[in-house]
Amino acid sequence: EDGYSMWLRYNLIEDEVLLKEYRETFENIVLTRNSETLQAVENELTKGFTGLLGLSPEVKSDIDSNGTLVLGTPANSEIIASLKIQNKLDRLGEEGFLIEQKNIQGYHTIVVAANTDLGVLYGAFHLLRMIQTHQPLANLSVVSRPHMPLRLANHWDNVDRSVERGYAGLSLWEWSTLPEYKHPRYADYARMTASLGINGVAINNVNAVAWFITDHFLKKIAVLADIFRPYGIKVYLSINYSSPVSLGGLDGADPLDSMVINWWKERVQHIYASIPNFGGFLVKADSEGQPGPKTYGRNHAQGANMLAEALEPFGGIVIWRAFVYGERQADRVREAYDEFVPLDGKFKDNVVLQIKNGPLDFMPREPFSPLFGALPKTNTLIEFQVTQEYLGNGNHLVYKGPMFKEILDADTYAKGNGSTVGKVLSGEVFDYKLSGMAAVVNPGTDRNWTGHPFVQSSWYAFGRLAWDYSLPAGELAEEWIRMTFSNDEMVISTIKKIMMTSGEAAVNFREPLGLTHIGTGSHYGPAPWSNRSNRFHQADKYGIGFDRTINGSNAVEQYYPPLNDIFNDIDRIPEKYLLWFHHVSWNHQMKSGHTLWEELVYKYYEGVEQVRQMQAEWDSLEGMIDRQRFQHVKALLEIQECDAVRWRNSCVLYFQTLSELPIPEGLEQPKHDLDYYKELERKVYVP
Ligand code: BDP
Repeated sequence: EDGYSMWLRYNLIEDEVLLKEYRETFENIVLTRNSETLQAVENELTKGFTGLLGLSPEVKSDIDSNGTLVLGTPANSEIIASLKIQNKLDRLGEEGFLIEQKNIQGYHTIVVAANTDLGVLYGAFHLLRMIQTHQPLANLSVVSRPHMPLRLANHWDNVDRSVERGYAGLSLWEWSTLPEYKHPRYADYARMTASLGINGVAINNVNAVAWFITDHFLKKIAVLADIFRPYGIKVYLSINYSSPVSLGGLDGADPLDSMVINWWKERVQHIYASIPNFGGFLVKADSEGQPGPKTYGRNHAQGANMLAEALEPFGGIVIWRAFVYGERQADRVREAYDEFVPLDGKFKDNVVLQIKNGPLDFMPREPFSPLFGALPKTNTLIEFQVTQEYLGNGNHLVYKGPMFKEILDADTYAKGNGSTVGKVLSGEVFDYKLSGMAAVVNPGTDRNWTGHPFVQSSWYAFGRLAWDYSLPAGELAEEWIRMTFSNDEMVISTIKKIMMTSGEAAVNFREPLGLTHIGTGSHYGPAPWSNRSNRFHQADKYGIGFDRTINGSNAVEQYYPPLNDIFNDIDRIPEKYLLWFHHVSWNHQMKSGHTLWEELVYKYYEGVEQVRQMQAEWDSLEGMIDRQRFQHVKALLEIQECDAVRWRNSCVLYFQTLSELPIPEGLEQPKHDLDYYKELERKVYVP
């Protein structure tokens, strides 16, 4: 149990009754394997049934007994074509599927049908998931199609195989042995990815070097693309905007210069010659030192459209990131909105703007970015982070499902009540041609892919939500536990409790009540005393928090009514965002009856207690799950507890120097003084 199989861990079903029922249902498979994708379907079902049911069903061309699973499309299966389900299929689109129990030619069968082979693959993964999670199959009738067209994983992998903000070993892509050696991980990665319905992966860091679009690298990347193609996964590449200079020897990269335009057109042709189903470019431009069109006096739309024109003839797209900020404004969280809203309607149809979930960065908690809902004429993607840059790297247990949901369920009020971020991203609010969800996933060569075994759960939740944003985070946690650990009810409820507490715990001991950027330069430990932290929390003798009300930076104006008024009003704002929008007196009365100071301290202490609670719950699993993962997570939770105490004490002691108020009675006193914790910032090495 080393975690390698992730959620495709097809262990034999222990429940005898269920096992018998499933075995009787899946004695035979009827499927025409006339495409790579259908071959992948057969491989997966064979793997799945062999593991889960301890049998390898026979693959046949016709139904001749009960207990047959029939898969296909009307185009490749006469049986499916004869079923009179066209009405239903018409509603499934290119990627949807249906699974039904049916009586065909007098035999009991289960049918997985779709309009495309890829739909069949998604249906097969769904069926396997049902078995893995012990679902009843009687009167089975499932209809499912993705809510969003783009469901993407972003890797921040470098040519030297280091991974920016990656905490699980080296990059998965072995550049030195490609294209000759096809590491088995590539195919397993594709299975894992497709099982969630993810249909595109950007394989390299957004802080991009030009290497990836050279012929030398394209040969290597083409191999990955070939392995991913049967699984419906397109490869995208992050590009460096200055490539015409560094690779092409041109004087500049001005998007309106015909030499530059032609250079990109030629490069794009080369790319499609190697990778016929290439997805397109992911671009971080004029952001954190990356080059972009601004150097040449051009705006983001001009910059993106030039690339979009080059990609258009091949069906490629440009994913343009909205993560921009400079020294220009006093409030960084205003910047992306101020930059991009005036450009709404100026981007070509094959450009999509990729916007981080919050307006700042991947903080433990942020309100949603006001750009969601503010771009009726610009295709929009959300960017989440699965890798735990600000959440304890590979060391802490943090299930991000609830955090993703908090954003997706948030109401933008763009078109009145109910215009949630999820609906914006699915194209229900505005008529987007392209939209969806991306996540920075950053797995690596660690045997379990993600370092901390529970990072897998955030990856899982992200993928499932990209398919269907309405799924509850708790339900996804439960699915993941069943597939990854066990179907035992005690195990499920215990791990689920841990997971569902973990997000709040992570916020509470780090940055409660809307605080942000309290971390050290490595983003791992606390440094509330640093200049950067001070810019964000603005703590002083009077109080703490960033004034973004109409009297401050007025970032509240970027939200639609009534949110702008609610966020502006210290009495109505949800307290979890209080210090994000307000500079609040230490003595301010909170809803609990405590003063702000007391509440803040209690939150820090609660965070530590929650981690201790998670430890106790985990300990109770001893003997109920495999020893290997039990010990691993137990050790990691010890680190997490220690870090949580450090965060709490650093923050409480530092803020106390300003509030000059006591730590409420009954709470354990910090073991050391503030200087000790300040020293840790210099002494603790973060790899
Ligand atoms: C920041 C990360 C940095 C990324 C940047 C980005 O610290 O490593 O390059 O985001 O998303 O949060 O471009």
